[in-house]
Amino acid sequence: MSPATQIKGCCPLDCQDTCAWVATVKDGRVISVQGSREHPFTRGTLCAKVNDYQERTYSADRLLHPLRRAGPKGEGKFERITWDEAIDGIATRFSAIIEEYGPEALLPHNYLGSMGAVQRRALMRLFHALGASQFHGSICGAASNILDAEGHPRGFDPEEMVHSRLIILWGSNDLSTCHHHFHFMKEARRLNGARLVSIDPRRTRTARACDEHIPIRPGTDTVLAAGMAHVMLREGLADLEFAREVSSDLDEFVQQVSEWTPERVSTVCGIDADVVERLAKEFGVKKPAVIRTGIAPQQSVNGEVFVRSVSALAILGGHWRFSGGGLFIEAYPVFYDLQAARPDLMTGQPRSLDMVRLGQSLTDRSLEPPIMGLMIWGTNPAVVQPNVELVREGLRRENLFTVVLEHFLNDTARYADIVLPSTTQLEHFDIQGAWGHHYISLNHPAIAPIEQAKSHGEIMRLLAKRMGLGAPALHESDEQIAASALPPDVDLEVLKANGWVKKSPVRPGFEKGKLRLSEGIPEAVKPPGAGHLQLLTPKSHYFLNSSFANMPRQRKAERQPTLDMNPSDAADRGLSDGQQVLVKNEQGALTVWLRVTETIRPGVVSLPGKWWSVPVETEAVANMLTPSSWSPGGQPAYNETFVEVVGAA
Ligand SMILES: Nc1nc2c(c(=O)[nH]1)N[C@H]1C(S)=C(S)[C@@H](COP(=O)(O)OP(=O)(O)OC[C@H]3O[C@@H](n4cnc5c(=O)[nH]c(N)nc54)[C@H](O)[C@@H]3O)O[C@H]1N2
Ligand SMILES: Nc1nc2c(c(=O)[nH]1)N[C@H]1C(S)=C(S)[C@@H](COP(=O)(O)OP(=O)(O)OC[C@H]3O[C@@H](n4cnc5c(=O)[nH]c(N)nc54)[C@H](O)[C@@H]3O)O[C@H]1N2
Ligand code: SF4
Ligand SMILES: [Mo]
Repeated sequence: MSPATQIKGCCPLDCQDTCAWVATVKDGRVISVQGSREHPFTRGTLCAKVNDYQERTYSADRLLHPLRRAGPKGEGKFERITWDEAIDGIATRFSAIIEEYGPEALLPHNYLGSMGAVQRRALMRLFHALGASQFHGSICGAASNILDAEGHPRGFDPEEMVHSRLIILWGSNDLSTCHHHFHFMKEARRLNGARLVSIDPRRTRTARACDEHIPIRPGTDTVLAAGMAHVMLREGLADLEFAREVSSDLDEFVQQVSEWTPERVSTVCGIDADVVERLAKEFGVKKPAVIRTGIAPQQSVNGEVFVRSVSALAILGGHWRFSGGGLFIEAYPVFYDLQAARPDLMTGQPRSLDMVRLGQSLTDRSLEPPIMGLMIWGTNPAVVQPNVELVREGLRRENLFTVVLEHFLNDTARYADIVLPSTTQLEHFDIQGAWGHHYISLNHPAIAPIEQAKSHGEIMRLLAKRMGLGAPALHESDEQIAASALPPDVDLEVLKANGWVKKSPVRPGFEKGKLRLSEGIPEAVKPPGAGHLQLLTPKSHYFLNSSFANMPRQRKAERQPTLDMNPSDAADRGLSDGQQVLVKNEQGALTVWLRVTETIRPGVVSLPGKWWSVPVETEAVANMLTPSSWSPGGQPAYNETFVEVVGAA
């Protein structure tokens, strides 16, 4: 028996906390992962999803060998092949596609399954060098990009929240989705008596831990923000000096909110007028206050209007003058993630396709050239994209050659022609930034790759070599690839020793007279048709999107796909707690279990978690019901979903 060793690493998942962890290795096997005690943000804990990450690595269901399809697409029948056969097969097919259709007929498709610079970006070097189609857009918080583009700051160092005196969690379920952030909010409560207010159609774990919960009707947040601005202006509680200084259209904005009295807001948002009045006054008086908003309220056709309205409100309150005040959606360290993809390898200007229209791109018969070769990694589009049946229709195309890099044979991998086994975070070297704080994190491999799993850097090098591509960037080691994302003043050796470094960007500044605050206020969302309920599909506590939905412990904790419904809606339909129900609309239908609960407002139902199609007992892919609709900036409008619910036969 050898003594245990401790290896510094970090959680690679798409979460705002980017925790630093310590993996304990004994006799060549990882026996635990624990949150780093020294890391100021992680503070010794991981989360309920990840605190046994080694179980994922050692799972009996792990993909550990390359596979080739041996049945119809989607069925999940595969046969084992060697790496030589796999690389050869991909290179041959990609070359043939380039020959016949040109390189733009190849499409890479990936997201944040791993946030590591190597796992996420290395393969892009290959596609850049080949001249493949590019992709843009995001399935997550695309709407808030408009703030960035126009110069509205959308975040600051979240550790500053300890100075806040009022924290509005506006559609943000931090205790489930980024619980390390909540620590700083509780600290603010302890230090300054800060009040925490949750605005959420559901009384979540987070809402229960707040001082007040406002169960707003989903999609009407812009109206509430207008009402709050209205009251602040009427009461002389707006910081007009600050707002005029930084904005270009204050008068228009004042005009726009003038008609939104608390009474009118109340009828649209489904909350009491005095709640609007009181919250607005508190927001005007308490300095600093912060609006902390999550991703879900952006997931509507009015996503951009929403983020502009909360930014305008934070500006009107003058909260940006103080540390811990303003708007918080996202925060990043200085880190040059995209550099790791080496866009300079591109010659010419290949077309770029929107990643959230994957179904459309794969099925569009007029697309010239059509997509004939697809490589997918770090995302599960057959589950997470809007109107997922269209994506599946595309993936079923017989003449489409699909390669999927995965840990598990999930819904997407089942449509692949070739599946390649990726290493997990315990088996590879990587470096990553963050989207919820200011730390850069490094991950040392704790163990060697299991069986035949390979890092994405290694897979990129094998393909480049087999395709005869000579650019040196295509033959760099994983460590070189990772290091290429670092800012020049971060020393790799220091980072290797410490595991992380805080690298804050300069504090957001404001140019004079620049920001647009007004944008018209939509008369709230499309009203649901008679008998219809609005369906929300938020994050579950134990899954990370569709990741972990196959892991026994996390599945057991989530029990089964469950639709939350208010008792009044259940009574109207003669439905009772615990029964199976059919959730349906013009696009599809799902069978799930019903939970009748006061924790959701009337008129709204919620199906948390991205369940897979397999096993059939828990088959419930919520995106079978979500429409092909997007905000103007391309954010899938997952919340624009209206359903009927009836008892299952
Ligand atoms: N446990 C867990 N953690 C995760 C994830 C996960 O899947 N599971 N996913 C990660 C990812 S990718 C992301 S983007 C983040 C997202 O983190 P969050 O944005 O916190 O997650 P959501 O659950 O999508 O939405 C937050 C809350 O918004 C509410 N909401 C929905 N629509 C509206 C609306 O119109 N108005 C208002 N005011 N509220 C609304 C929902 O009821 C929900 O409780 O979480 C990350 N962390
Ligand atoms: N209806 C509805 N749809 C949604 C959302 C919603 O709230 N409602 N949320 C949206 C949001 S905010 C997001 S961010 C997306 C998330 O969508 P995705 O980014 O697709 O997230 P996951 O479903 O977790 O899929 C990530 C995949 O990456 C794999 N993976 C993890 N690590 C690695 C690695 O190192 N290598 C490889 N090759 N694979 C790895 C995992 O096994 C998993 O299958 O979903 C969106 N879709
Ligand atoms: S998912 Fe988030 S909270 Fe959980 S360990 Fe990873 S970074 Fe930390
Ligand atoms: Mo996300």
